[in-house]
Amino acid sequence: MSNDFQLGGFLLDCAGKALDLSKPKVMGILNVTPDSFYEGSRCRDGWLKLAEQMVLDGADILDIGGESTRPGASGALSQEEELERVLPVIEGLNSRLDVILSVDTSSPLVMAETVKAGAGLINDVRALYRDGALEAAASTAVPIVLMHSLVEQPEPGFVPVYDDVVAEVGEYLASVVARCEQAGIAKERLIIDPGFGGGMFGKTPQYDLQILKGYRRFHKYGLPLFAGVSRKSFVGSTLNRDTEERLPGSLAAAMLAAQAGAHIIRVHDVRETVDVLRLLQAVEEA
Ligand code: 8Y7
Repeated sequence: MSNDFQLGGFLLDCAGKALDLSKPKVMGILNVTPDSFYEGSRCRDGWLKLAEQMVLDGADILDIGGESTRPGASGALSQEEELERVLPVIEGLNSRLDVILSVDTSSPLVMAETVKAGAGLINDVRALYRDGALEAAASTAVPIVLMHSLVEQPEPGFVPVYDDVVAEVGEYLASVVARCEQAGIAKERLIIDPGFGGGMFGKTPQYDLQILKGYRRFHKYGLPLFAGVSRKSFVGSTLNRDTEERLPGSLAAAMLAAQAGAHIIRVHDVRETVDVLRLLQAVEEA
C-alpha cells in the first residue's frame, strides 16, 4: 500500500531526548488536577503507577497538566498553585522514567520551572498568549505545541462560526508561528495543533469532524502536527456516548488522524492507541 502522505523527517530535541516523528508518537495524558473531565486520568496520588503503566504500554511522551481547561472547572489557579501540583510530578517522573515529559501549561512560571526540572516539551493550549508566556518559552530550548483556541473561556451560549474551519484555524496557527519566530523561537521547535473541542477550544462537534476530515491540509505549514481527540465531546455527541463509553470512537478518530499524517496523538488510553497505530504501520509496510 502506498502512503498517501509522507511524514516529514522531523527530529526534535526534547531536553536531550530525541523525538523522532517519522512515525506517529503517542502522548499519554496525566492529569494532576482534582477536576479533570475523564475519571481515568485523574491521578493526584497514583501518578507514578499510572505513568509507569503508560510507559510500559508504549507511550513516547507523558503530558502532565495541573490546570483543567474544562468549562466550569474550579476557579483559576495561581501560577504558584499550579507549579505546586505539577513540579513534584515532573521531578519524580524525571528521576524514575526514561520518557519525554511534556508540561501542559499556559503559565510562564510553570514553563520556566518545569523545564529546569527536566520537562522536554511545552504544551500550551493558549499558544503562548498569556502575559509573559512567549518570553518564558523563548528562554527555554524545548519544543512547543501551539494549539488553536479562543484563548479565553467564551460566554455561556457562545456559538463559534467558521466559513472554512481548517483554513481559518490554519491561518491562526501560521500567525502564532510567525509571532514565535519574531520572539526568537526557531521554527524547528514548533508543533501545531488545531485544538479539537468545545468551550475555550472554540469548535462545535461538526467543526471537529470537519477538521478531522480536512486534517491533511495542515501539512502545508511544514510543521509537525498534533491531534488531541481522546474521549472528546464530538466523539460523544456523534455516537451518543458518555465519556466512559468513548474508547472505540476515540480509537477510530486517532486512527483517522494518524492516517492523515498526525505526528503526535494525545490520549487517555495508551495501550489501545498504540495497538491501533501498530496495525496501521503494519498495513503501510505490507
Ligand atoms: C488538548 C490539549 C487538552 C488538545 C493539546 C481534553 C491539554 C482537554 N486537549 N493539548 N489539552 N491539544 N495540545 O479533552 O487537543 O483532553 S485538555
